[in-house]
Amino acid sequence: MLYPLVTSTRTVLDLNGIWRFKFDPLPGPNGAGFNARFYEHPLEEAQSMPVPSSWNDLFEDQRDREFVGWVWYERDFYISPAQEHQVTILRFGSATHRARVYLNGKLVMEHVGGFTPFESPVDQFLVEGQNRLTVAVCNILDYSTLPVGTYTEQTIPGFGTVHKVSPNFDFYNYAGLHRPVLLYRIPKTHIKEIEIVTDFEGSRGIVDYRVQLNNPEGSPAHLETIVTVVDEQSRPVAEQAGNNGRIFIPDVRLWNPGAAYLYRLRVALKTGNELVDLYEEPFGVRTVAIKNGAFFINGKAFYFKGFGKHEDAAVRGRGLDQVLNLKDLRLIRWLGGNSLRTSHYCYSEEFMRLCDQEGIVVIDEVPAVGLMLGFNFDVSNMMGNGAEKPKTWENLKTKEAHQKVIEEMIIRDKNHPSVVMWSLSNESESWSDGAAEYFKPLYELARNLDPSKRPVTSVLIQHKDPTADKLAPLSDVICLNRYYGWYWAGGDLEAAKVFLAKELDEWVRMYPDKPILFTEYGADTIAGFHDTGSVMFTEEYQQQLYEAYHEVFDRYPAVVGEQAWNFADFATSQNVLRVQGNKKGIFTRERQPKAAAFVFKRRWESIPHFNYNK
Ligand code: BDP
Repeated sequence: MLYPLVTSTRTVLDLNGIWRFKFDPLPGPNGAGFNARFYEHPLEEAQSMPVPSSWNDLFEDQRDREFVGWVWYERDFYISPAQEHQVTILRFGSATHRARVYLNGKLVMEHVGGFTPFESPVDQFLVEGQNRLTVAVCNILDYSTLPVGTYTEQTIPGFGTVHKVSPNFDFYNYAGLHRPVLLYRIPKTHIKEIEIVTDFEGSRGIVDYRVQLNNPEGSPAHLETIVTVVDEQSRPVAEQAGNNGRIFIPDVRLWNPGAAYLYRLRVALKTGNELVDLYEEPFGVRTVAIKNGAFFINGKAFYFKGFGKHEDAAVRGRGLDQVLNLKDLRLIRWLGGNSLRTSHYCYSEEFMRLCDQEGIVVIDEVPAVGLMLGFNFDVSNMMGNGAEKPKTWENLKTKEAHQKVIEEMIIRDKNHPSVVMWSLSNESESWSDGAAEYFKPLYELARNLDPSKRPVTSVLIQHKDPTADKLAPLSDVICLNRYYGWYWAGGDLEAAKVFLAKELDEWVRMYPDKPILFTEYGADTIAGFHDTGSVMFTEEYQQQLYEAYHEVFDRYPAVVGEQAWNFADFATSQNVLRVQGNKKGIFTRERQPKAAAFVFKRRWESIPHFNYNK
């Protein structure tokens, strides 16, 4: 799926800004606005709402902020009529979690899944003069959605009905139009898809490309595709004709962690001398491979230094903020870091493009979080307390959503040089019967879809028996979220080190050829809390916990990296384990460093990106 760009044949109209907004009068899954046909006439008694943004934190009343059900967005716009040879496409970067889109009162498209783009041609719906765009967006999650949540309606005598989504995950269920809304216009005969796979031999870059065209009836009979590789100074360095083929780049500059270099594949579709369509896809020349327990980028053993993150900020929630995005990537680099995981959903396309530019290595994750029906913060359940388990894999209905979002992610992100691995889930119930049967086809799907054949993994939750894990055998890298010294052996870092090492011994014994990557480890830390001893929640404890883990990591060559949890403090739903959100950030939510930031800065500045601990 191509990102909308302005070129000599393509235009983009930005529909971001202040929209009209209204809560549906009927909370829950069946908004009354559909029967009242809200979309047929302008919204009455609407409030102002910025797009892109989450709507939640724009409300002070708790019942508004926590509204569960459909909300309505609307705006008017003008657009000049399309020319005969053009098509106009309406595109949403995302709508969290489900959307129905109406143009001038007519249903244009629907989409389920809150973290991937969707679009549709709209010429048949556009009118001359003023157009009205209405979008109904729903924030309800259940056992069929990703992420997984539980929707409940509870009638409280004397009060009324309470509608609730209890998330199966530890981040606030922000909702709304989080990413840009665009109208773009392209020729009917156009470049539809571009696939790029790169390699190199000595100083020669190798680019295998495939261009897919949309050439409906009436397209020019003689179409020619000219593909030019241009460098960062826009100088052509190689050129070739044809919809697919192999191009060589002499004296190639590789895309490297911390040292990005981006070429662009300029694709020109021509008939004779006339330009029909033009598109430019950025790409980097780099390779990824796994061999003998190491993770290779460009043929060298890479060491991941970075974080699990969130798209999360005060006021705008999960709404796109490129200032913050760039600040975050710069902070990672300031610490000497080189990577991140898009925990626990696909981040915006704009963010992914920034990672390409900044040389940040990305593990790209689908919103498959909460695939564990026993999730209730009762960690003893995961350690096997003998209680009856809820038969997650019999009761979950997420398979369809899971397949769809893997497809959407890989189609969207396949050409990003920053992306080096796909993560198909975070902390699912990977030890119980049915997990392998559920996941095997999903791993196959991801491996088939990716033209670059990147490694595929799932991020594994801590539980008592690594030998019982059914996703580790399917995964190319063993990705571990571990909380010794916090949820287990909290306050006792000496014990934490012993448990951690014991577990690592077990993983190394079971999978001697698979790299091990720590994708989460950390401690809630309230900025400004201090103590002399090892006291949980203080800045000193967070430092000590990280130092303890690092001491153990450094004893195991199988460990190919460390991604701390979390980059910054973030919002969650309310419960007794969370103090105004999750406080495991190395930075506060305002991006101020806690003391542990300097533990990482010292360590990561002394660890090279390649060949550490080998
Ligand atoms: C892990 C989850 C992550 C949580 C973290 C925590 O993957 O989403 O925020 O624990 O408890 O279980 O802080």
